[in-house]
Amino acid sequence: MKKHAYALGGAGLMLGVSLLAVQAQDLTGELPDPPEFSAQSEPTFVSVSDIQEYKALPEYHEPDWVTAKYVDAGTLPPVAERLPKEPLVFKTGNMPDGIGVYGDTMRHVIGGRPEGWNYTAGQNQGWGGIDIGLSECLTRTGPLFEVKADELEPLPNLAKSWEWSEDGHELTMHLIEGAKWSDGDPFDADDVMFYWNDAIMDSNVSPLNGGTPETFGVGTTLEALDPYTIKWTFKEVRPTQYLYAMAYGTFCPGPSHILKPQHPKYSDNTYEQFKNAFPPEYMNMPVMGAWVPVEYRPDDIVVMRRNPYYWKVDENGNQLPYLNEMHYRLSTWADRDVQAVAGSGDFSNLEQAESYVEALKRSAEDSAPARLQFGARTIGYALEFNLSANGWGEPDTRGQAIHELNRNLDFRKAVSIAIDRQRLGDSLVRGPFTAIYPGGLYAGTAFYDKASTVYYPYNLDAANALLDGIGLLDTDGNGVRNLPDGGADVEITLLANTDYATDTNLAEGVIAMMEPLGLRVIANFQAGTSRDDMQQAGQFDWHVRRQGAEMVSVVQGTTFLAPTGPQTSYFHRAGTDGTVDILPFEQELVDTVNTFVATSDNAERAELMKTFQHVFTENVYSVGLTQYPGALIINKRFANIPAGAPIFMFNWAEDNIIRERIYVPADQQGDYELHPETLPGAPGGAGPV
Ligand code: BQZ
Repeated sequence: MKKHAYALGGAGLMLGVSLLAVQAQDLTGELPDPPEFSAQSEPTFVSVSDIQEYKALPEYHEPDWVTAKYVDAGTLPPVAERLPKEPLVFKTGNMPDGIGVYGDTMRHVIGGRPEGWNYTAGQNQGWGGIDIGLSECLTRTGPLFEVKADELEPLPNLAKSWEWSEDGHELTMHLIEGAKWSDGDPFDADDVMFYWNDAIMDSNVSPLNGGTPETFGVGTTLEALDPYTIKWTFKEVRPTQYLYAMAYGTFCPGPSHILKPQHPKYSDNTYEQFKNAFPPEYMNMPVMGAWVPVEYRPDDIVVMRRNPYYWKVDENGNQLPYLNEMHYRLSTWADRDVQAVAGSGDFSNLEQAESYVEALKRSAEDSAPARLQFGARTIGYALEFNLSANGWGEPDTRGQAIHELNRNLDFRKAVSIAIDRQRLGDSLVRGPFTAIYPGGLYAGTAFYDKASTVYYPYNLDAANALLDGIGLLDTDGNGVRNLPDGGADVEITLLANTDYATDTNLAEGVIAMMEPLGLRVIANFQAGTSRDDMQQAGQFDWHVRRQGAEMVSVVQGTTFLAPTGPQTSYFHRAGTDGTVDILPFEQELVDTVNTFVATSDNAERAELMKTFQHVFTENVYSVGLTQYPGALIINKRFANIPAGAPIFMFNWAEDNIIRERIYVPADQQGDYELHPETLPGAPGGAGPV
């Protein structure tokens, strides 16, 4: 059998009239506006100081059974001693239903499976609010959806205040003083510096959610001045942008008193052994979050009990959280919607468009146990190309040829205009939900500018002409184009996440729409965690991905917008020589993002994002597939749910709704606690005590 050549030589020769004609032809078109779809409830915009403050209060309280069973028994210090000098105090004025009462449980259903509790070393806890509830970070951004646009700045959290030096290069942060991990061990700068030195700055460690040195600026340093004071030094002047990177998911320090003894630098462990040192069966992992894992039944449930050392209170001095227990039933994301609407679950981010009609119908009934409120269009999917031609993902010769094709603008353009986005959106759900999404920043978001968005409408003929033009002809007449010079069939692997029907439905749609283009696209559909691993290792030619907060807010996850570092982009990372073989337009994107990070001038930032959007969409950096709104589903018995909370903006709803101050009025409380009147036991112990 003649060995097919994968090389891409001689393309120029094939420059037929069709290419010049197509290249000359302006393939852009008028981008249709998204269908009218108003969010079902608007936030009440406030200032950060209306939400919270840090203050010592005259008295503190806790559930009566905690006092009776633990404090009076001498197995737990009094609440006042368990709290920091100045706890974080949530202001009643910002709590929709005011001061709450203790009791009850929130029953989550999730589609992930916990790998273990070592967030710092990159293990996921199953998502769906588990890691968001366990991990507290230096700053917080979820609740920013309700903060006035002109006062937008991350909320203090573990870092309770900060000030910039005169020249703007130094940021001194004051950590909350006297706060403790859920096992009573003091939280201080040691925990922060362990995360910085032995995770972020240790190239053998990749923390969950992608924190890298570039996330905080090339050349940035961090030092501890004393147990409760840290100092950042940046190359840029007053880069306030990095305060967002100090929030969830990129600066959430773990318990160094537990992690450090397992780290290879301080033990004989390998990095793999360090990563796996705290498996899901390890109970009572110390956390700074409101609830601690006390029970784990594989493929069944993770149960969490209130953290007796939680460092936040309401204005009456009641130690939070109000809810005693959290359940995470290990099922599927689709089942999460079903159970929330049915009332056997309490919470869901309705995010899979295929389930919308049924969920809307069920929750419209008066007897419906849950309320459903749609937010803005912040869920978006794109087809991403692996743009590395210098070895990221160690492609074979077939893969290398595809990665080189991906770097060809006409190839990316052809793929984009062969996709009928209207049909793709309608295949998920009919009605005013999905919008035509060319790629880049989402319509309706703060930094989006329609005039800067280049849109190439569906045009299959032009798409085929473009591929003819770059020498991809079906030389063996089997309906699949061949690589130049009698090369092999063009076969492309497409990575997608099987945890969501939406991901695989969209991927199936792409595969079908590439057929009339003569491209054979092969499904490589993987479950969430292995999909994440393949994406991070570059083991894909194409990837259908639900995008992150960077496309919604820009300010959250900004460094993910372009290859600002060797490990920051989702689809273009460093090759075998450690460098990213960046394309010229990508350099412009990188420079634009870095300039955005380095300035706090709002007008300049808006202009920069217009440039970003134009360069991104003109060069089809990735192919937008669809964009639609999500809906928050919450059981009606819960109080203090903020109005207009989106399922996704700066973070997911599990952060946005501030779960630690949600409560259930006494007369509506359900009897769902599996371990009533218990508290977490010792780290690594059997469970609650
Ligand atoms: C929300 C979220 C909370 C991760 C995850 C999951 C992972 C990705 C993404 C979402 C789930 C839910 O999303 O779909 O509604 O509860 O957990 O963390 O998709 O596979 O890696 O980025 O956040």
